[in-house]
Amino acid sequence: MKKILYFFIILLSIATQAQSFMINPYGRDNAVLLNGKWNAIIDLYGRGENKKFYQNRKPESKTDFVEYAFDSGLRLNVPGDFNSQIPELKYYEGNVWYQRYFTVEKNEEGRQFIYFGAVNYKAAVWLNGIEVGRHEGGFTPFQFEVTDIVKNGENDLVVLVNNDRQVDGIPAMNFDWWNYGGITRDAFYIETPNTYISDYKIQLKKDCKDVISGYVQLDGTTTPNEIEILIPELNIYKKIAANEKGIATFEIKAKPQLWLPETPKMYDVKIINNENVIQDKLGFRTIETKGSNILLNGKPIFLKGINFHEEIPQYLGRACSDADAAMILSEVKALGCNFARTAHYPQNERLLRMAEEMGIMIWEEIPIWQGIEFTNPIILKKAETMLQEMIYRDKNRSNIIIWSIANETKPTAARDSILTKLVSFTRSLDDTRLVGAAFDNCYFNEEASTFRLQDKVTNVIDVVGINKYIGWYSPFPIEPENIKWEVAEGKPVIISEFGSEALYGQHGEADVASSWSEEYQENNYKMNIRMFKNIPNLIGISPWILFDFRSPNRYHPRNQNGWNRKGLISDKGQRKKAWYVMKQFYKEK
Ligand code: GCB
Repeated sequence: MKKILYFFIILLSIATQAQSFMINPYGRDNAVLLNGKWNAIIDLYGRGENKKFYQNRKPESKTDFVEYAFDSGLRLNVPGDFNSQIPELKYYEGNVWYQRYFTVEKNEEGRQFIYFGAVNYKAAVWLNGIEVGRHEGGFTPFQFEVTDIVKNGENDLVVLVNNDRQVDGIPAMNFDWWNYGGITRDAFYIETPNTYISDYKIQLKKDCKDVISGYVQLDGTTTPNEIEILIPELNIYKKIAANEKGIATFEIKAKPQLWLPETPKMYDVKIINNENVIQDKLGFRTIETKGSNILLNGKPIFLKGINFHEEIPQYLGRACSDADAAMILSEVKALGCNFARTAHYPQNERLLRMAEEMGIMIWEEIPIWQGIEFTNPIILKKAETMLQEMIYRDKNRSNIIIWSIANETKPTAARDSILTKLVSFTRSLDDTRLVGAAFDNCYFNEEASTFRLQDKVTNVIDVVGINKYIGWYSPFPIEPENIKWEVAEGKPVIISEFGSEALYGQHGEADVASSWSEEYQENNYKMNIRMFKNIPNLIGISPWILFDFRSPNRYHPRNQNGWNRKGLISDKGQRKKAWYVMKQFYKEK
């Protein structure tokens, strides 16, 4: 018994090693991208740690025998998932070793870091043969300080990536998207002064349109320091003192033009501590609920949304670049949306920043997706770490209005308790946004012709998302306009998913689901829209989904063939008939 307890304590301490990282690597002077071709070794049987691949050893004598080599082998792009890069890796789940050299002129006075935007799902990192750290979680950044390890001149960086699905993972063993593994986002080598700005929050004070408030956090000092915040367009040149813990808090009277989807005003901001200068672009807005409304800058708003995965269907891989973000987001705009749900995980920072500049509000979610092992004590810790990393990274993005803690989880005592704790935890990290979750346990009461949802977690969140595939996973019980909804009364409700599958170019009966036809999907959209009019507290819709996306969960050989076909746009970029229905609906809204 003691042994088991000890084992759990060890496990907990490993998984909870919250990895702090500096925010906004994009706005820093000495941040060098480590993107490009990396050497790689596929380690199907997981032998590499044992064989010490991280030493990247070369034979030292005629009789020395080394049975692996990074040089002159496989080359993989970073950022990028490995599954899409060579056909042999399409279905691969397991270990892949990455290696590259990089040369630096080391500033002996400063500090040095290796930073990853995301590695799916687990990463272990070695620099010059020395392990610098590990990280779990496929969609958030992490960094390791390497000041004592990095050398002037050539350095040897090795990363072990593992994308095995985990019973106690988030997400767990089953999910409806491709399990892309790899160093899927930008990697950086970052040099900072000894004391540097690690974090800042510069946003409107809660429920207040004329006070900008927040903090700046320094890392590395115990003596008071001066910090400057410059927002020239608002005539703000503020000097504040950081205390011995390196924290400077502030409140500044200001009247910024507020960020709105139609006019997404952004301000150039500089944060300075001695020679450490960080640039950012920030928007300012308030978001709150009032009864069953969501108020943006004090006014009720309807969220015209869409879901999308971080995937480019045309090249069957994870989206990671600005060009990828532009492709996805331009289609979000073309549909007439002011809102998107970045299902089902934090997507890359490039995309979120671009969405902010384009006026697209965001529901951002951690990958708690069905089938999570809520009875395992480690899950709460892992979920908290993911929430913390997501909120820490994105708290300055004015377009993010909802932090979502879960998607389609079954009510049980363990799940209720964990989700309730996650709600409080989210609010403790950021009280200026709304907390939401998506539910699929909404059922039809025939006597009352009414959809109802009984779920304790709806009582503790601000916005309730309903995923309901009427006309696909279950038929319409009665005519759409006769269906009533009594769900989370008095609170804002978003239809966070609905839809049906259609193969682009396939035509058939509009009332036969098994036709997989564009006509069926089109009609299904029309029927759902007729029903939505009866949801009194409906303040937003995000159909499932913008593009057809790859999923091993989709087995029909002809109509799916490894694709979820609920896209309004096909994998080749063609708009299906339902796209036009949604476009028209948003135009009239
Ligand atoms: C859902 C899930 C989403 C799936 C979708 C579907 O409820 O949230 O991840 O892809 O349904 O197509 O079944």
